[in-house]
Amino acid sequence: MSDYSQIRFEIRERIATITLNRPDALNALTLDLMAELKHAVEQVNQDSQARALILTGAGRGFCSGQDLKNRLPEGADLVGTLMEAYYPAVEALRQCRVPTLAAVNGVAAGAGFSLALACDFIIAAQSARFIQAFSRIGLVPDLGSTYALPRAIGRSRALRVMMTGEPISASTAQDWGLTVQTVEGEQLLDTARQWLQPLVNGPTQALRKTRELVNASEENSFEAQCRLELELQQMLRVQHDAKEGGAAFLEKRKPVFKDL
Ligand code: T3D
Repeated sequence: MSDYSQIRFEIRERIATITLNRPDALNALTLDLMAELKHAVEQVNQDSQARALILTGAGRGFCSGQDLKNRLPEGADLVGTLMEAYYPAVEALRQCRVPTLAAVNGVAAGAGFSLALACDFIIAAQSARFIQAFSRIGLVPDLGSTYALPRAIGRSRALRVMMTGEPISASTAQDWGLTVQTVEGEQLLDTARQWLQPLVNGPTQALRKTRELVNASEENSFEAQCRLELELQQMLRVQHDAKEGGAAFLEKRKPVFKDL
């Protein structure tokens, strides 16, 4: 599957960009789009040049969530179908080999907000609006929003925006720590690329293990977490990047990291 119809995909100067590409529906999610998204993330994982991933949307929106004109019929096995068809794409983003960043232009609503939350970082255009749209149509948040959002902005704020459906503006998102930066719309992708540069040049494997540790900390005791940190440290310290990092420090030069 390399001829995508619902996303665009490119890898340029070590940064992969996946663009959700159904602008007429504000990039609403379909079974095909989610299959293409998962496939593209897998391509990133297999491409040794790729050192960061940007997820963005074509047109005036990032993603409006489930395509409400193409839902599963009543009586369908929603759990089975979406755990097989949607969840793997989200999990692929969460486990991506390289750091991930959602560049949010315009609206990120419903499961589209959940997709942004599956990325490591979010940069917002001034036009961005983050909407937990589910309660507006009598549903509960899904695709990981109830897991990721309280952790990102705290329980009270998360419950508030989930229950009221009120939009989070770009400036509030930054105040709440949901986004790392807010920019003019036309600068969104250039800023995202610049913002990622230190990570593109960074120790990819150690960055991935850092994410793994932060994720594990949600469940671990302090002792278990300290042990896991040291287990990963033991694994990393004998590899190229850690040796190069230590040597570069002593030789007063910039390190050149290579490990995948
Ligand atoms: O049962 C299940 O399927 C369970 C799954 C649930 C997962 C979910 O994600 S539930 C949440 C689904 N999403 C929503 O409820 C959001 C629906 N959209 C909106 O509320 C608004 O469109 C926005 C607030 C996102 C943006 O508003 P606005 O005024 O900027 O744009 P618009 O005019 O409403 O939309 C522009 C076009 O996109 C329009 O098409 P048209 O009339 O020009 O032909 C609209 O129908 C289309 N569009 C927007 N969102 C969706 C959509 N088409 C299909 N699905 C959408 N989600």
